[in-house]
Amino acid sequence: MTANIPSGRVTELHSPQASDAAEELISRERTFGARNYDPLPVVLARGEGSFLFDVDGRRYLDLMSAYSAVSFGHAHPKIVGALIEQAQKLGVTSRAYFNNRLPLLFERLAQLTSLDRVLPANGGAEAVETAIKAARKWGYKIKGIPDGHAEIIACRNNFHGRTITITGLSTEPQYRDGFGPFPPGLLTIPYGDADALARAITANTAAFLVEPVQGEGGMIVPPPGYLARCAQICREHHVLLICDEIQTGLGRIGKFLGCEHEGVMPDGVILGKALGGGLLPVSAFIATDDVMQVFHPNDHGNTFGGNPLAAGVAMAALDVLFEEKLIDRSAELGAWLISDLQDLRGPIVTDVRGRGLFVGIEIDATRATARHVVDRLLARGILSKDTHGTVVRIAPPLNIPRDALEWAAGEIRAVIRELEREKKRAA
Ligand code: IF1
Repeated sequence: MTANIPSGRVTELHSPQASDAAEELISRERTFGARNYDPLPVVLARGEGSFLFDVDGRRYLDLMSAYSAVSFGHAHPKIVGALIEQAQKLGVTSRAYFNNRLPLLFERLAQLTSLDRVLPANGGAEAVETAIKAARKWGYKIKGIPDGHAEIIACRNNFHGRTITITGLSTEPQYRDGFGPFPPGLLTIPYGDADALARAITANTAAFLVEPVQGEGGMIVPPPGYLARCAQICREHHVLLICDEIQTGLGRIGKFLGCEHEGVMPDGVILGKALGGGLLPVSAFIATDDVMQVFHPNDHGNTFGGNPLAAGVAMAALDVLFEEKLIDRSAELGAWLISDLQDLRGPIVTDVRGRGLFVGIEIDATRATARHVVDRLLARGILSKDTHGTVVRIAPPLNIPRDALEWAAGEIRAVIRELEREKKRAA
């Protein structure tokens, strides 16, 4: 954090009216961009640590961190430094050759996850696709599932990305509508119910794909013991356990991997988002030798995965995670925030939950929407995001200054009290 940024306080409410310059950019985006997003009316131009600045120089505290891709803050000097240094030396070479950065990242990720081998990719969905391909092939070549019959089990309300296959695993009607037909061999069971997994497994089941905490599903923390039971059931039935740690990994929920909360060792882990240090799309499927042995040269690949620039940036991101002790920080600040916000429960807020700095505030849909809360926080200089209409997601950079987080908690409280007073007056 540089000294010229005053710590965590905006002096006046941001006018909800965007300036002419901002309006002009918004209108251009709306004219020329596909309309697959509906952003909040703020046009960002600069980021530093946990703060973002719009085109008019107004400052915002980032409680969203690009869906956890910016877990180490914006423009982290060490990660930006690694990017610049590596970009000047060697950027992209393809996997047709070795490079002097990727082997170091492979070794580091294998050690950190206690797994054997790494397959690099770019965006998260690409690594999830890789995991599904690996699981199917393992099913045929190792487990002996009859060709073409492998089944992948995922959970209701999952979010694993947007490709056709992954969309085929989704239970969200909007994500599926108009995009079928989907591949066969995909099924879903209720989240948090290990018995449902035991019932769903057949001789053709290759893998169970699960998020340690569901993010898009509404910040759902499963019951204690859930993942450990799932791991046991998978082992008993010779089914792979694959954890999608794209959002929960790298300290987001207070451990290096979310599954460590239950002492679980999955057969495969998927990392993404923060692995790119908030600068690049970097993802990886990491698995045991038993799984990875199914891949032979030319079975699978991509142009950009594991390029020296991505590998250099990912190494710097991992260095920052450990040097700044951000895993413990996430656990501590998250526990503080979740307990501090418990007193919000009342006529508007029905639940405050989460793990580490991955927190959801559930709004009673009959009284307000999560978007109301998000809009009012924006006017107070705080960026948050609604999910599923009823949950406000709070997932700041893990190195957010403590006083900034305390200030934000106060602003969240003020917004909820404001809504409570308005409801009371209207009644
Ligand atoms: C969107 C939410 C977050 C993910 C997990 C894989 C991926 C994601 C657990 C795919 C991506 C995103 C993508 C973004 C919204 C978003 C999201 F709003 F849906 F709820 F982060 F929680 N596994 N999550 O969370 O990774 O291919 O995007 O790199 O699609 O609008 P990706």
